[in-house]
Amino acid sequence: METNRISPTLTAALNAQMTNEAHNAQIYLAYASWISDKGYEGIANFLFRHANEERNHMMKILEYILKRGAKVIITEIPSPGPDPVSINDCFEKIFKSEVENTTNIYTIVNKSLEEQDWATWNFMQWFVKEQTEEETLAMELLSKIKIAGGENAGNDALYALDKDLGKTPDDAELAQDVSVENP
Ligand code: OFO
Repeated sequence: METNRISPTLTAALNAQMTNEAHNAQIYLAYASWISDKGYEGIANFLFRHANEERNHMMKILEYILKRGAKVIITEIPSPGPDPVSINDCFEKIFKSEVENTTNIYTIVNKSLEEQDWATWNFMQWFVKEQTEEETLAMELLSKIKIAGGENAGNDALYALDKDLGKTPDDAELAQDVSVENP
């Protein structure tokens, strides 16, 4: 008896998204290693933690595919690409890859809407919220490096940024969570 509850199109899209999440984990790992080598352990720690988050996202999707009776296909993970040339470049690349990932998530949400696969649509809402958070976090990184001087940031400013990011929480506060009492 057929127990698969996800269409072939959505199964392929979810499997591809699993690889996207693994790819993003490799990007964070590569950038964290690159920056650790330069001595910025606070930023490296932040990025290493984030690599784990991306792998957790991959696992969430893997688990979902299995639980819905569809087939998981593990493929090779694309290379994270060249190292950044500066901290400014590193944060810009992170923002870009998060926005690309949001586009991928939205594509799956659209497909699940078209197919009226409400289980997948509902499952994907967690990722929609997560991407909003991650884009906010990446925008905050860009604001911080801008204040530090962008491409021309001096050692003192980068030292302070490194200390700051070492303590930065993994999640950003979202507009939808703000209240009058807690602006
Ligand atoms: Fe998986 O959240 Fe970023 O990309």
